[in-house]
Amino acid sequence: RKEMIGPGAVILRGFAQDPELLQGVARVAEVAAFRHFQTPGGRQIGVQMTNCGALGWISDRRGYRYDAQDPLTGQPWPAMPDAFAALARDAASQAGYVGFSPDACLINRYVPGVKMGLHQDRDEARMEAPIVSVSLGLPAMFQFGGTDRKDPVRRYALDHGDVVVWGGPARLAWHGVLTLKDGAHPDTGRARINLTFRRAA
Ligand code: MD5
Ligand code: FE
Repeated sequence: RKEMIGPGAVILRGFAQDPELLQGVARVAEVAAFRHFQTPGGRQIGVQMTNCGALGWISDRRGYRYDAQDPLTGQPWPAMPDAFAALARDAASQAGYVGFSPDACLINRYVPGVKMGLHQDRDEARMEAPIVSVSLGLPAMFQFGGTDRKDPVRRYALDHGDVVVWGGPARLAWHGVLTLKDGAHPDTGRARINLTFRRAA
């Protein structure tokens, strides 16, 4: 089912069913462990993160940016599993973006009590490409506003398997994730995993 939630933003409910997705997350995390990045202001980000693909999103005292190497190991990020790239391409195509070829996949891990404050994604060089976001495990409340910080926000429940495609006018919308409620999911335990596919370079 395709649910239009605003100009350029589409939810594909239950689109991500492939068990290879969580297997891929586990394989990536063996090489590039989940970790808490520091913000430029010196605080710790509550969401645990890792990456796969040619470029990974990182944050430290020097700022937010994309880098080809994992700062923990000095090694390149693990390759994007085929099932990840295929899902991102298919979801983008369903939403009208044919030929999406992500070079970056940020993997976010939320445990109960963790949130992601309202922000815009603006560290990517290619704003014409959409972002594809895959929710796995525990449900979350997603907040989605406009391109102005003060625009009103709407809330959407995102469940295991839901995929959201953000492009066009939604690409620079303010968004965030409310504090994750406690619970357990058969496939992820007490956690929500979000895969965020982007064209960074
Ligand atoms: C999450 N992650 O659920 C979200 C999903 C992030 C992040 O926000 O930056 O890692 S990606 C949601 C997103 C991306 C780009 C645009 C918009 C939403 N939007 O226009 O609302 O962990
Ligand atoms: Fe974001």
